[in-house]
Amino acid sequence: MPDTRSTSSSSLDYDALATDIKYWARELGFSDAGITDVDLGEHEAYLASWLAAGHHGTMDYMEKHGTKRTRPAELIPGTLRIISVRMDYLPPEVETARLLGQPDKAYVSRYALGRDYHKLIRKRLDQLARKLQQAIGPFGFRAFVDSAPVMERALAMKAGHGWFGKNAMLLNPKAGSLFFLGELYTDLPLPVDRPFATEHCGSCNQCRVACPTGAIVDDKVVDARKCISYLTIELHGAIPEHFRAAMGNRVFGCDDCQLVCPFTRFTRRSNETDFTPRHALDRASLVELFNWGEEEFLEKTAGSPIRRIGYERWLRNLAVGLGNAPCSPQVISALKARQAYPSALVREHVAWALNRHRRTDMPVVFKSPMAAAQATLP
Ligand code: B12
Ligand code: SF4
Ligand code: SF4
Repeated sequence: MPDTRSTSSSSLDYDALATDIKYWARELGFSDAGITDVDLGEHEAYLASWLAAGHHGTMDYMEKHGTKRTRPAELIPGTLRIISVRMDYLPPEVETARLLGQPDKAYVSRYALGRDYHKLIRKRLDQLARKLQQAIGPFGFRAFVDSAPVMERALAMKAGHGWFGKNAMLLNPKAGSLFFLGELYTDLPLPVDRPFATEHCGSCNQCRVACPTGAIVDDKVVDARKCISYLTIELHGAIPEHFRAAMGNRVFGCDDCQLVCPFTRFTRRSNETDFTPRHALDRASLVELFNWGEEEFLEKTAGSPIRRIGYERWLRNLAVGLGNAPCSPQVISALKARQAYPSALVREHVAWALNRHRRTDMPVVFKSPMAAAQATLP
C-alpha cells in the first residue's frame, strides 16, 4: 500500500475501532458503512459469465484488469479488509417519474443533476482515513469510487448494505437503491460485518417489466448493450436505431428500474449541496438543452458527471429525445438548426429525429408503470 506505512499493532482494540469507523462515516455524511473481507467467492464467476456473454459491450475497462477486480489484494497488495460506504443522493423536491410523462422535457438521471459524486465521495473517504490515522497512526489504505476495478456491489452486499435486486441494483430494505457506493481498502484486520443474507424481491418483477429496452435479461443480470444508461453515457458511436424510440426523453442515464421498485418509497432524500440540481437540469426542456452552444455546455457542465460524455454525444442523445417529443415548431426548428452540424454522428441522429416527425404513425413510447412510480417516492 503506497499511501502510508503499514502498521500491525496487536494492542489495538479493533472491535472498538470498527464501531468508531461507522460513527465517523456517518459524521462525514455517509448514509452507512460496513466492513468486509477480500473473498468475493462466486462473484468472480458471475462477472466472468457476464463478460463472456459480451454484456459489457464496448466497456473494455471491465475486462482489462483480469482478476484484480475480484481479488482486492491483487489490486492493492496487503489489503485485508474493505470499508464499504453508501451515500443517498436524491435531492429534496426533485421530480422523478412524472417527468418521464412529459415528453417535451429532458430526463437526466437523478444522480447526475448536480456536481460529480466521485470527487465528493473520494474526499470524504480520505477524511475518514485521516480520522483513522489520527486515532491509530499510519496504516495502509486506498479510496475508491466507481471508476476503479472494484466489485462495488458485491463488496457492499458482503458488508451488509443490502441485496442484489432483480434489476442488479444493490437494494437496502430501509433506503431503496438511489445511493452511491464507495470503498476504503485497508490493511487493518478489522472485524467483518455479516453479509446481507435475505433477498426481498420475492415474486415482484416490476423492474423487468418496466425496463424500456428489455435490458434486464435475467434476474440480477443487465445486458449493458441494451441499457439506456450505457447507450447514453458509455457508448461512443451511433445509438442503434431499434432502441431510440424506447429511450423516450431519457437523455443521460436511466432510472426506470429503480423508480418502479417498491423499495424506492423508502428513499432518503439527501441534503448534500453537491447533489442540488444545477441549471434547472431536473426540469429543463429538450429544446432548451439542445440549443446550448458548445461553450455553454462546457461552462454549465463543469464539475458535473455529464461533462464526460462531451458535447457531441450530448447533442446525439438530445436529438433522440427530440425525435420522440411531440411535434412543435420549436422542436422542428431546433433540429433543423443542427442539420448541417459538423459531426456526422449528430447529423445522422438529427436526420432520424426529423424523419420521425414526418411520420404520422409515431408509436407511443411512454410506459404507464412510471406514473405509478412517482407515488412511491417520499
Ligand atoms: C459497468 C457499470 C455499469 C454498466 C453495467 C451495469 C451492470 N448492471 O453491470 C451500465 C453503464 C449499464 C451501468 C448502469 C447503471 N449504473 Co453502473 N456501474 C458499473 C460499474 C462500473 C461496474 C458494475 C459491474 O461490475 N458490472 C458487472 C456485473 C456482473 O456486476 P454487478 O453489476 O455488480 O452485478 C452483480 C450481480 O449481477 C451479481 N449476482 C449476485 N447474485 C447473482 C446470482 C446469479 C445467478 C447471477 C447470474 C448474478 C448474481 O453478479 C454480479 C457480481 O457479483 C459499477 C461501479 C463498480 N466499480 O462496481 C457502477 C455501479 C454499479 N453503477 C451504479 C449506478 C447508480 C448505475 C445506474 C443506476 C446509473 C443510471 N441512473 O443511469 C445504472 C443502473 C443500471 C442497472 N440496473 O444495473 C452504482 C450502483 C449503486 C447501487 N445502489 O447498486 C455503481 C455501484 C456505481 C457507484 N459507485 O455508486 N453501470
Ligand atoms: S437503467 Fe433503464 S434501461 Fe437500464 S436496466 Fe434499468 S430500466 Fe433498463
Ligand atoms: S422492482 Fe421488484 S423485483 Fe425489481 S428490484 Fe425492486 S423489489 Fe426486486
